[in-house]
Amino acid sequence: MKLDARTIADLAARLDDCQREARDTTKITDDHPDMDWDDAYAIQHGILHRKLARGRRVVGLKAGLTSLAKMKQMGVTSPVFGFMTDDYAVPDCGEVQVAGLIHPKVEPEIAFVLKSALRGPGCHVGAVLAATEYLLPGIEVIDSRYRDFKFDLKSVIADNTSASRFVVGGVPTQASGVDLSTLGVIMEKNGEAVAMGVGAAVLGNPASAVAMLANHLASRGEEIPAGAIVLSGGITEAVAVAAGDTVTLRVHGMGSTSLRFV
Ligand code: OOG
Ligand code: MG
Repeated sequence: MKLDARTIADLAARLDDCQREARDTTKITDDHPDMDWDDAYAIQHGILHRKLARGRRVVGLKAGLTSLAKMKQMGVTSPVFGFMTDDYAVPDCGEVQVAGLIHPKVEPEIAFVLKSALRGPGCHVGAVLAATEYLLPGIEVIDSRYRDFKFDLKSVIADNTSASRFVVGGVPTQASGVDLSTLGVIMEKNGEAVAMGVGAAVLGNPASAVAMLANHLASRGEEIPAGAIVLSGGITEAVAVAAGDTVTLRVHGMGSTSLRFV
């Protein structure tokens, strides 16, 4: 690690405050170009601690930048991992207040709900499918705390991978009945299809992203707990939204989920 504990705590406070006050900030690597990957995850962990201290609960985990479309859009080359607390969860067909966000975008994702914990190293697609209670369509609302949504990998990891809201809904579906690679998704904004793709866009199979997350956590002595909701990453580019927009995600054979921005 290159940063001291005080700096890590200050950077976590800066990003957490930006999220709470819905204002942006400059990339933290601008001020700390030498920070390393451990520093980045330590800052993310600092944000988590602040939220837990305020009484929040972790309800899920996420993998991001797991599709080529997303990596190209953001100009980065490898996946990142973050957490989601209870206040990020939007009920199906629920509302998101844009006043509480900076510059939200939506992403079509496949959500995995686990019946048993997943621990790496060596976690693989088969283990993920065996540990999955069911799959659901999920829309992630990302909201980078960085100015103009521009960042590098270390900055976005520190910023808890832009996590801000998510919704899951539709039909809880057994993984055994689904070919995750050919699974088709359509995301609509105000009734118009704005993004379409198939599961294979995410590392060949979205379950791979969940396995990568378990292996990443293992390197920190952690696991994905039973009961967690895991978002496997945007299948397509993220789409900007504004007050008045309704977004719906339809996944083949799994129904749909939606949310409204007000
Ligand atoms: C980082 C988070 C990306 C995904 O699904 O790819 C992400 C970002 O693009 O702001 O959640
Ligand atoms: Mg995402």
